[in-house]
Amino acid sequence: MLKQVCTTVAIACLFGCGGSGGYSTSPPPGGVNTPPPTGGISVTNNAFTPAAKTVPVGTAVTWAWNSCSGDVYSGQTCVSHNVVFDDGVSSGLQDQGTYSRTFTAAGTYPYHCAIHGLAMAGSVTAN
Ligand SMILES: [Cu+2]
Repeated sequence: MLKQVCTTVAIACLFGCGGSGGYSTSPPPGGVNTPPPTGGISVTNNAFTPAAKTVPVGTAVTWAWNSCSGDVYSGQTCVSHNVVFDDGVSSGLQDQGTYSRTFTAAGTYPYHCAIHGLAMAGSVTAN
């Protein structure tokens, strides 16, 4: 039994302690920020960037969460935010990933984060 545990630890270290040459090609563990796509909006602590955006009608706008801080290897802290529009449409409450909404009608769509209130707000104008 004890021998089995030691073998398991040794194997885990083979894969988890980096490869030869002093670098590791393993992907980092979870808890990573998502770069916004071109034309997208970054969700940070506690702001939307850019806060105001104008797009042609029919455009899908993507919000990308960048609310994690700390070392991805020793553990990150990710803060949850959401995108809640005044018309009732909203994303889930999430601390990673993306959310998209397609604006099919012209108008201005104000939104905010329900957790952080109007201090964390933005708007999308479709025309
Ligand atoms: Cu928030």
